[in-house]
This record gives sequence, structure tokens and C-alpha cells, in this order.
Amino acid sequence: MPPPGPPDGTDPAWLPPAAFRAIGSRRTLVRGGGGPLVETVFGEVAGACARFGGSVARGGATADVSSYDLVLDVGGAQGDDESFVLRRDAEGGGPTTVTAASGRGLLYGLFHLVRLGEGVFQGRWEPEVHRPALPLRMLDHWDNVAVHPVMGQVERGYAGGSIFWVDGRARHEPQRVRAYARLLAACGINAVAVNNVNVHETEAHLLTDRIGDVASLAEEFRAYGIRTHLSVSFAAPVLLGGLASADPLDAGVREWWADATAAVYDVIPDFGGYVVKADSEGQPGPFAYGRSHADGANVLAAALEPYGGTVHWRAFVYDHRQDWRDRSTDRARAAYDHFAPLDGEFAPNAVLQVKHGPMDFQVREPVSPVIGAVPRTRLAVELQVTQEYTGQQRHVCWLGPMWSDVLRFRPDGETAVGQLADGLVGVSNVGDGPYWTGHPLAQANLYTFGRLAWDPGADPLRVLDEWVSLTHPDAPDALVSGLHAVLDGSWRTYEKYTAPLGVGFMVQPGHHYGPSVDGYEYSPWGTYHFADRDGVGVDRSAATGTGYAAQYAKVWADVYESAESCPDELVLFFHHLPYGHLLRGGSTVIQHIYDTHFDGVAEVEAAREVWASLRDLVEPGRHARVAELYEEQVRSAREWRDQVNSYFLRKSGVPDARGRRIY
Ligand code: GCW
Repeated sequence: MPPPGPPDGTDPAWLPPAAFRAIGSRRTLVRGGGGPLVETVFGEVAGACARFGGSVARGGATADVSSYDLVLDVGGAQGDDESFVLRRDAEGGGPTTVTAASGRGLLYGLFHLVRLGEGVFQGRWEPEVHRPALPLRMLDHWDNVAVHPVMGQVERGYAGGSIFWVDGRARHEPQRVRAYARLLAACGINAVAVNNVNVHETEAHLLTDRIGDVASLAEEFRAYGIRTHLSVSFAAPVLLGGLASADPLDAGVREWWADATAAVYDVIPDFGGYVVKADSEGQPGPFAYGRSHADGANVLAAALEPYGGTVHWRAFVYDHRQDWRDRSTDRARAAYDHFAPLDGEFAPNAVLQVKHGPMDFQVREPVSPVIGAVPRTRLAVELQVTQEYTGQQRHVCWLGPMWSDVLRFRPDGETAVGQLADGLVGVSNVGDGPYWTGHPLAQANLYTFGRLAWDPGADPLRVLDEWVSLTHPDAPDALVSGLHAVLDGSWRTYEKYTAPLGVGFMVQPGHHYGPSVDGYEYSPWGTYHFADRDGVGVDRSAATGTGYAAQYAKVWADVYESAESCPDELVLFFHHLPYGHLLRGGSTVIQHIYDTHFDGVAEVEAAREVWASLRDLVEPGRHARVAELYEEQVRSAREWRDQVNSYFLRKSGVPDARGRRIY
């Protein structure tokens, strides 16, 4: 079967046909074992050859390779399921070879060849072993089956509707799902959760009477080595099973989960497992029964264990009904307070899924202290690829540098997050719009997420290079440098014109787009900045504040405890400071706010001009779409600048030292 193209009119993203030219114009031998993923690889190569004039043949393990340019060897090698070895022995000829123990490794090897293009058929390549650093590389969809009255079809979705569900039913568009699976595999993702972690009534039924719909999706994902997971309600035994309780220590409840899970594996033999948001923002959980989150996770883990499944248990547990007058409660502390004491109590097939920061996917947060505090627990770090708080895919905000900072952070001063974690999970930014991600340039975030999950130590700019050259094969230098000019610094630009110095939020309540400095200041959500006439920021020190800073190992607790040593970009996250406080960078807090907001807008305006200059180098529809979105980004950035600057001028009474217009 030829490889699936995206549905008509859908952008091919980082797999345009031309990306396969080098492979498709050569003679390839697929040698050794079979299996569905080898079939997928064969189909990929055959499709490329049909387009570019090459040929592909099958052969047994010992077939002669002398007349081939490329040999894809599977089954004979030692190695783990996902690894492959690339080599090319001879200078002037002889095949390039990818050797893998399994079809999955071969598939990743194939996409690696696609990234390398012509170069892999030239010169000598010493054997290189490639394997993913993290075994769990998952994308979670917050897609609803039924349209939610407030959140719509996709919660925090900015790319159109769901590619799986519409108006309460499955879409049944296997071609689209398979094309999507292919994109995910090509950046290394191997697991997907197909419904929202906020499990409403209709979605709850996916686990039982609607499991057939999930099985249809799993069939498409399976062809590209991706296991399907389901978000489930902790109260499922009550909601679906009619039991009186969902108490995890109740024998009947354990039995219900075991039976329900067995039925899932009957139809999806390679089912990945469950994702659970419990005792969080109104979702049911073990607290109702006086049980711990380890008790809760372990009952699901026990049900999945016989089949090799995994439960992803989210650590996003906090009080969302806080009294803003109460200065002793600190939402940032909550995940650590709940989960650090449970280290060692989770089953081996339970994975604690921790948001990268202690709050909620802000443009700047410190790394969650939970990550360094659970050495005896399997851990997945959760990133938000969908840009809820980073411009909602109307703003260009490439998050690679931020994620890389998180993954390279060393909680104990020695071992990086990317080495401590067993997995990386991204909240998907994909929908049914023509560009998959709404904003065409937001594709770079999805690609970068997958590649950083494969190699958390990778230089994000090199990953962006890959994305640029795959997405725009044969791009002239001006396009490559133009794309870098608009993407490389876009996260820092976004940071400049939004909430300052790590303090976070200041967004419009509910939809979270656009500025509202006091939008959450007197709300129950625990996200405050405490600005008054003298200063701004949250005192999270151990000495005089909420004590959050002491949740870190000493190397970091000491750094964050004092405003003198705390990095500027986080200083208002950790400290309440007078407007005249001198930052490490040399300006005062208030002048820094003014300067960054003027600079941020100027940077967006400059990026818009760069994009305009690329008009003749980019496919017209794509160019026009981005150009239109830049108009909105400039408008929105100006609004942010003017609201934030006016707010702080009025609070502080301190004028801009450079005399610029503030309203
Ligand atoms: O960022 C917040 C979002 C919610 C989301 C929640 C979560 C799915 O505003 O929409 O709910 O995080 O991560 O569970």
C-alpha cells in the first residue's frame, strides 16, 4: 500500500513528497523479517520510488546486496525494539545500510534517512547507533467527543476541530488519522492519547461501549508504531459500572477495572494504557474515599499490568477554590506537597506525569520541584505544545528553547531532567484545519517536541534546521535564514510583551488570550501577582514567604531564596520586589517592564517585515495565512504592551526613563 497522503487540501507538513527524493531515486533492498511495520517501510519506499524513478525489492536475510544503493535490514541484528544502526562502508559505492532488530527500529531508521537526504548516499559513514533517550514519547489530545458548551470540540485547541471526533461521534477518517500517525512517527512519537483528560459524560463511554471507535483509531496509529491510550474517569466504576463507589481499595472496584481493561485488550491488543486527571479542577479522584493518589493509580496499574499497559497519573493536583485573601496557600507548592511523600509507593507500570512547571504552562516558570523529588517513581514531564498561554497559535512562539532549558535543567546540580525522566508528554496542538496546527509555523513546535523526546539533549536550533529543510525541501538560503529569523527568538519575544519576570498569567480569564493584568487577581485560581503601589511579585522564599523555594535541592533552593541570586527572568515568581529594585541585569524592575514591552512589540513588527520579504519563496496560501496572523500578533502585542505598561505606570507613579508614550 502506498504511504497515505494527507486529506485533499491539507498541508503535508514535514513530509512533503520532495523530502523522499534521495530515497525514491535509488535502488533499495528490504531484507530479512516481515511484520506490519516492515510493510509500512516497504510501502514508504515504494511510494517514493513510484514518484522519483527508483526501485525497491524484498529479499531474505542473506540476499545479495551488491546491486543496491540502500539496504534496509531487519530482524537479524541484536538491539532493542526502537534502535537502528546506520552505516556506509565504501567511498565510491556500496550500499548505505540501516540495520534494525525490529520493524519499529527500521521505521525510525527510514525517517532518519529522509532527514539526511542526499548526504547519506555519499562518502563513508562509520556505524552509528541511534536509539531514543526516552522510551515514552507521547502526545495527549484534549479532544472532546461531544462539543463542550464552554471548551468546544477541543479544549484549548487552536487548529480547528478534532481530527478524531465531531458532534458526539467518531469521524471515521482513517486516511487523515494515518497521515497524522505518519507525521508523528517521523518525529519519533510512539504513543497518543485520543481524548481529553477532563472526561465528560460522553467521553467516559469510550472505555466501554464506545471502545470500537478507539480501536479504529488504534488501527491507523499501529501502522506507524504508535500505541493508543485513553483518558479515563476515576469514577468510571460508578459512572459506567453502576457500582456504589470508586474506592480504589474496594475489591469490587478492582475487579471492575480488571474486567473493563480485559475487554479493552480484547479489541486493542497493543493498547497503551490510561491517562488520569484525578482530584483536579473538578475531576473525581481517590481523595473522596480518603485514599492516596498512589492507591488510586495502583488500582488502574494492576488492571493494566497483565497486558503490559501503563497508567499515566497526572500530578496536576491543587486547590482551584482558593481564597485570594489567604496569603499562606501557594498553588505552586501543591504538586510537590501531594506527590513527593508518595515516592516509592507507585506500581512499576504507573508513570507520574508532571507539568514542567509548578503552575500551568506559563511562558516562564521554574522547573517543577516534583521532578527532582521522586527518584523511585517513573516520571513523565508534560509540556504544552498547544499554545494556550503562548499566543494560541495566532502568535509565532517557537517553544524549542524553553523546552530545551527545562530538559537540561539539573534539579540536583548533576543529572538533567532529560536523564531523570522516563518520558515526555506533549499536549497536542493539532486539529482539522488545513495546516494541522492552525498557524503553519506552529508545526515547528510539534516537530520539535517529538525530536526532543527522542533526544532531550539535542540543540533545539539544530532541530529547527531539520524542520525547515524537511518542510521546505530545496529552500534557498534566504528562506532558511528568514524562517530562522522569525522563529529562533520568538519565545523570548513573546515573553517580553506579556507578563514580566516570571510572574505569569495577566491573561483574560476563561479563554486566556490577550492581556488582563488583574484578570485573575481576585479569583479562586491561585494565580496572583500582588502588585500594589510599592512593588510586585510573589514571595515564595522560605524566610518570609510561602516556602516554595525550599522544595528544591539545596543547590537551587539557595539560588532562588534570595532576590540577589535569583535569575532575573524568574525573580517575580520567587520574590515581591519594590519597583526600584535593581535587577541583576542592571535596570530597575519598573524600567525593565517598560523596556521589554517596547522591545517585544518592535521585535514582532520586525518579524512581520521579514515574513513579508519571503513572499516569493513560500507557497502563496501558506504565506498569506502567516501574513494575516502576523497582523493579529502585532495588534495583540501592542495591546499587551500598552495595558501592562499603563497598569504599572499608574500603580507605581514612576515614569519611563526614556519618556516613551504610556497611556
Ligand atoms: O492549563 C489548564 C487548562 C485546562 C486544562 C488543565 C489541565 C484539560 O486551562 O483547560 O484542562 O490545565 O492541564 O488539566
